[in-house]
Amino acid sequence: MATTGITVTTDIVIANEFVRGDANSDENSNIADVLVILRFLFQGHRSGVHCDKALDVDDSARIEINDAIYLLNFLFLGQRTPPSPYPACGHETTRYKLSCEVESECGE
Ligand SMILES: [Ca+2]
Ligand SMILES: [Ca+2]
Repeated sequence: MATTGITVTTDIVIANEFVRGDANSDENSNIADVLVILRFLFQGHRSGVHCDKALDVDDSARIEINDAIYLLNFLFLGQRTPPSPYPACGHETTRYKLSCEVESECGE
């Protein structure tokens, strides 16, 4: 009896955990995170940024001024909570291309 070989390849991506909106990975969401997002956008400043996905507060797959505004509205006006993963560490549930390659201290 002849056998046929079948190869199945899957593309598994395991991203690091993060908290959406915790742009500086200090396990708090506050005005400092808004400033990190603004410095990233307008000055290209990456100091303290361990995971780009954390800066994408509105989960739009892009880091834009909307993310800083979203976080400000949440923090000071009690508007919409950032999408998951928030407030606990977690993985991205969508396959966006923003990186989260540097191991953060999320959940440790
Ligand atoms: Ca923070
Ligand atoms: Ca965004």
